[in-house]
Amino acid sequence: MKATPRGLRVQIGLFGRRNVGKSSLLNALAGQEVAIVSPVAGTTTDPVEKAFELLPLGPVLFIDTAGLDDAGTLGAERTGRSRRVVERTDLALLVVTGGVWGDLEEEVVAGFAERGYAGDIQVLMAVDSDGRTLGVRVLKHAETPGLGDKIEVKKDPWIKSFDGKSLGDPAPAKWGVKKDSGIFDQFAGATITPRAVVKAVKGGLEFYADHRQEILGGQS
Ligand SMILES: Nc1nc2c(ncn2[C@@H]2O[C@H](COP(=O)(O)OP(=O)(O)OP(=O)(O)O)[C@@H](O)[C@H]2O)c(=O)[nH]1
Ligand SMILES: [Mg+2]
Repeated sequence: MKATPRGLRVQIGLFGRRNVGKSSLLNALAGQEVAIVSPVAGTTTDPVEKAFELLPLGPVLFIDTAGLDDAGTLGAERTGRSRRVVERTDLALLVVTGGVWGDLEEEVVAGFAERGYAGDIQVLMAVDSDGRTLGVRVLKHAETPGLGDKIEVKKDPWIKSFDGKSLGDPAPAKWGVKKDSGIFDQFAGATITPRAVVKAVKGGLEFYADHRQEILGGQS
């Protein structure tokens, strides 16, 4: 696995405010002390990279970053570097704590959305420690304006229907659009897009459930 070329690894960036546990999450997923963890806000200053195999995904390259709320002159340089990592990763893990979802978090989402992304990544989601969805945003889609683009929060509040949902709520069989006997609305003439989003969100919750122990470690 060490021989996997960097370019073939899925690059996953860890973003969030200072002290939210980004480095702890990297260490937990890697199963080793890759990044320094401390209660002092601003511990990670430069991006820290770690290549390993994360099943079932395969070879990945994680990039831990400095908190996006770092202040002062050096702080601006650090957050600038974190933002540049946003530009080159395939996937973002946005770590939030205490349900805090503000401008900084929206900025990470917008950073991804503005890239003219060529890959498969379509949604970004935040999950609380109990496996409940805090928020979902669509980053990229190619649906017809006026139909499928209702998955964008600025066009329609539909995407907020995932807020507070978990794998048990609704029951697994109900994790679908209404046409498929699920609970989520679909849009007339554009079922494929909401269906894909429901599937992606459910997949994200399953990822969290599968890795919950590594993610939370001994802490909660
Ligand atoms: N209670 C609790 N504490 C945590 C958790 N994850 C991390 N911590 C603690 O939070 C503090 C910050 O953790 P880090 O992993 O260094 O956070 P970070 O986001 O990398 O911080 P910066 O590098 O400063 O931006 C440490 O004291 C950790 O032990 C968690 O899930 N629960
Ligand atoms: Mg850190």
